[in-house]
Amino acid sequence: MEENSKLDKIVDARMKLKARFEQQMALTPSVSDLRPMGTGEINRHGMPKLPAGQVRTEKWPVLDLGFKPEISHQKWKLVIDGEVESPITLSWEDFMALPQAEDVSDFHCVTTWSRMDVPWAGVRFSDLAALVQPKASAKHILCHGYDKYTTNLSLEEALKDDVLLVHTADNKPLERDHGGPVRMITPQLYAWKGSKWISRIEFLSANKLGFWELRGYSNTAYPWRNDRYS
Ligand SMILES: Nc1nc2c(c(=O)[nH]1)N[C@H]1C(S)=C(S)[C@@H](COP(=O)(O)O)O[C@H]1N2
Ligand SMILES: [Mo]
Repeated sequence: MEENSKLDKIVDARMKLKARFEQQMALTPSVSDLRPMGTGEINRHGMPKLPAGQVRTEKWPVLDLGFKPEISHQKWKLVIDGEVESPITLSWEDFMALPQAEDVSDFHCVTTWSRMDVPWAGVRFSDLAALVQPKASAKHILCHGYDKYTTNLSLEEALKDDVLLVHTADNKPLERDHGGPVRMITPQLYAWKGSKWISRIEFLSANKLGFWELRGYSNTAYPWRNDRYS
């Protein structure tokens, strides 16, 4: 009973939050572009399966800043703060007690490889956002990794249903190489927008560029516009 009402509250808050961003979300390229660039059958979002300039891979390459932080479940914490009414710090147990989502989505790296149909499990970003109640001033997020990586997203992109903080990929615990215990995924944007080893989500009123965005990668990172560099 109590569990149910807690869940209802999160779902209700998520719906309200999405309603708040409905108009901006309708203007994002994945919803508004009439001719998304790419080839192949139409994917689950209505775009060609293979975005322009991408090549399908079966392997899963590993990209990082030169080292892979080792974060045990015990040490792992996720801070969600900034322009929110109720900042929180989640432990592994807190995180796993949140509503769990499963999804299958594609992973597009800006270095031109795409790994298709990855089964994921984790927590929806929109549920986490609902939990902390973004203030009216909140428009963007900056995600931080345990390796000091950062990457920025607009809330209308981050709130899409398939943006997850995943702990499971290919039906196995997410490997440390790929950002385990928990990373973010952004299936409708290039994969650098999803921080591995995620440690903090900072809500912001003004856009702030992340690690690669400061070094010439696109702020918006939309694969079906070949939107790689700024
Ligand atoms: N914390 C952190 N997250 C990161 C990166 C990183 O170096 N550090 N690299 C990004 C880039 S450029 C890509 S393409 C993907 C790669 O994820 P993978 O190594 O699991 O393929 O993670 C993104 N997230
Ligand atoms: Mo990348």
